[in-house]
Amino acid sequence: MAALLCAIPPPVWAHAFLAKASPPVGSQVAAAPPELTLRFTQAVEPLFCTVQLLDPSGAAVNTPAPRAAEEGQVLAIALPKLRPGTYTVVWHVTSVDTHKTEGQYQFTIAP
Ligand SMILES: [Cu+2]
Repeated sequence: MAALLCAIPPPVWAHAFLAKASPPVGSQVAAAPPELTLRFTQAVEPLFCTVQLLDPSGAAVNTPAPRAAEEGQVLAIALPKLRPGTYTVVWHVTSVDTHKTEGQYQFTIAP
């Protein structure tokens, strides 16, 4: 019945949410990663995206601006050599449909 189908709300993944990250969300990795990559459920506008990395003491790590890949669905950030510890990634993105989303997660580099 068509009328009923139209009443179904659009799926939540109509906005750019984090689909996958490297290093993975909540993971412990053995070695410092050379790069941080964030894959979103929708293409994002790199000019209106910020990805901040906080070190184990909570201080911001100096990183270059994120590079877009795979038609804007992936943001990649080259990392300086990171010391062991737990890092927090804070992301704010604007998807191609102009909706803003944000989130944060942590990963740990093993000592
Ligand atoms: Cu949206």
